[in-house]
Amino acid sequence: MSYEDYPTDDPAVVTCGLPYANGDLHIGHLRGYVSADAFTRALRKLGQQAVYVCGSDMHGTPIAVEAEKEGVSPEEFALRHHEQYLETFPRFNVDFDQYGHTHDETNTELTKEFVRAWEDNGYVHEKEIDVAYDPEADQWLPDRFVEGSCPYCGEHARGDECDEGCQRHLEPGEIEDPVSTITGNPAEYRRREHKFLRLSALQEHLQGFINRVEGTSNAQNQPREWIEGELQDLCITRDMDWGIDYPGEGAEDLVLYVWVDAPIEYVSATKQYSERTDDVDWESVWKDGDGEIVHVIGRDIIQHHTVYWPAMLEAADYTEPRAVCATGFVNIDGKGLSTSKNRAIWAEEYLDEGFHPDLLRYYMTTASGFERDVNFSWDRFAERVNSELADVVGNFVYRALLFANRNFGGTPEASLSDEVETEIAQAMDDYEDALNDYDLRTAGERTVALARFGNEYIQRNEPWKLDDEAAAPVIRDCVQLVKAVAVLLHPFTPEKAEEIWTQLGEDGAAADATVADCLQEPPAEFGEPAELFTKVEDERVAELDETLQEKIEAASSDESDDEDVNDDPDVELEALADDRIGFEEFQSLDLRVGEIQSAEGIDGADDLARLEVDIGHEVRQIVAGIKQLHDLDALPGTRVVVVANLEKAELFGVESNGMVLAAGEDADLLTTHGDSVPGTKVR
Ligand code: B3M
Ligand code: ZN
Repeated sequence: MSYEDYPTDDPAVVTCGLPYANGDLHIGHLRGYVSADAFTRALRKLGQQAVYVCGSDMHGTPIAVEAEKEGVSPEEFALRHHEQYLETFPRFNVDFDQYGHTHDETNTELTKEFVRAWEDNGYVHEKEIDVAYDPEADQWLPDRFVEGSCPYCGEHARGDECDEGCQRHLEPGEIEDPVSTITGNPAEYRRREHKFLRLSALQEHLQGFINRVEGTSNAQNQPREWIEGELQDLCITRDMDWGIDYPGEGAEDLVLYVWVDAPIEYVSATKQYSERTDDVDWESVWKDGDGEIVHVIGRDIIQHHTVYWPAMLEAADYTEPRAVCATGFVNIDGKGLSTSKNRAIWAEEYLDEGFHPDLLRYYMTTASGFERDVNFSWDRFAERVNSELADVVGNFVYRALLFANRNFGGTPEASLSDEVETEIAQAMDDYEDALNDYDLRTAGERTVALARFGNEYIQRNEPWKLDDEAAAPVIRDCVQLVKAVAVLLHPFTPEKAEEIWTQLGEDGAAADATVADCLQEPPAEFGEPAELFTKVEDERVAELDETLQEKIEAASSDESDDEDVNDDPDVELEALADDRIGFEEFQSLDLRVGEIQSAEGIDGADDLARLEVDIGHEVRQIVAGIKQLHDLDALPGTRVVVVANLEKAELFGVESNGMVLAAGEDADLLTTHGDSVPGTKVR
């Protein structure tokens, strides 16, 4: 089945993974919320009705553990953070149509309805399982109250997720060598009855779903191995007080697992929006499939959104999402963002530096689109603001509007040239295609390319050398280009686009303009423009870098640094080979530049990782013995050298279609020095 292109006649409901209401927001969070916000706005540009809904995730141990540390009730703790998010999001122009929370009445009731429907449809069963227990604290230890090692990859894992290793969801009782996070004592496993959702009965449905779902390739591909193997039923209850009470029989002292009520908030928020506005009929979207449901999430919760969530929906007779877009991670100066190491840029901190929110929005959405990892550095931030926003967009808009205002008091009377009309029409088409591919990055780049064209156009035609009559058509073209840039740029930098709109003397808002307006005539009169962007100076970058380094050092001064630098001078070098080979023999190797797209450990194999490597012509699955030697999460985006014509092999049941070159015992990956694109032949 394939979906109709956007814009469709049904409303789109775009959601973003709910933030746990347990801390401050940083750019790692903002990346997701801003991307989904930009995507919603961009859909509207195509003429698609689109609403953007979300809410705070109030339940579960991520809240309970932190509230306990502070000695306040989970409710008070979560509500405080929820209120803070309500203030912070709009400051980044993240404009939710509805932002609720999972503890509100709508979600509590709807969650109970879901569970009752699962029971009625025969999807719930009860089973006795091992649950971690702390005898000293005399308490059950759900999720983050227990830590230990992951049974799949052996990494340190906490509660219900292997967040430092293979990223798998862990069921109660699965974690090995459990330790209580309350007392630090080893935990015991005790038998206990819990409720389960029969995922095993939904396997076929899920296999169909994964072939239908649109979105980013990581979300379409990663789940395949999970749903091809035998599906474990999902434990949907927990021994806790904080959460939504289990509504059915025989579980009065249990609450629902946080991952039950959290995604249901997507539906609840849509319902609240429907009740408030009448714009969208939430039931026809969520139950009848008359809507385009798009989930934007972090790539660490792909399993929840492509396996558990579609199963939960199907078991309650709801429809399935059209698309799942999973964002990559955010790195700071090339290293993983870490709140514990304070290697992070906090939302407040960014604004306190006095930067406009749209600059960060632009950086986060166009550097990476949804899927790629974003590497943030102040240096790159300055470079992109200066060379793209200021030099290309800002410069073109200012030059064009200033000339138009000074010489003509607005848009000169002349007709639009074929060249410019074609260029704008092409940009509109490309933009629409990119959004239909969920490719936010290309949509952004295409917009900047249009402004770049504008700069070249004005430069090539030199209107300042012409008299007014001859200059009029050139400037007419330029003003049209400015208008098109304002429309297309709006999803990425909404406030800046509104500024352009006002400078153009347009009525109404850039927010309400659609791509079709790119070719509508701009106003005959407008005033003198003002510069849109201020450049970030080198000294400022140096100061910002220093501040970042200082806070990272301050955070690490009380922790020993366990990242040891390998500068061992005693490596024993292997002897050089005696036998020479001919050039032809060398040439028989088809060596290519590749880019790692994903990397994950192979279950049961100590050293092996499964890589997906883009080699230009295709994406190859390659097995490499690097599992213990690299931080697999940090690998996506890394350029490598691939032996593309090596015979296929099977390792641990996984096919390896090529080999990645690496040096020495540490499997130091060979990478490229310049910018050779994937697929480039290595000679
Ligand atoms: N609250 C945050 C996370 O695991 C979690 C998302 C829920 S989405 C329904 O990224
Ligand atoms: Zn693991």
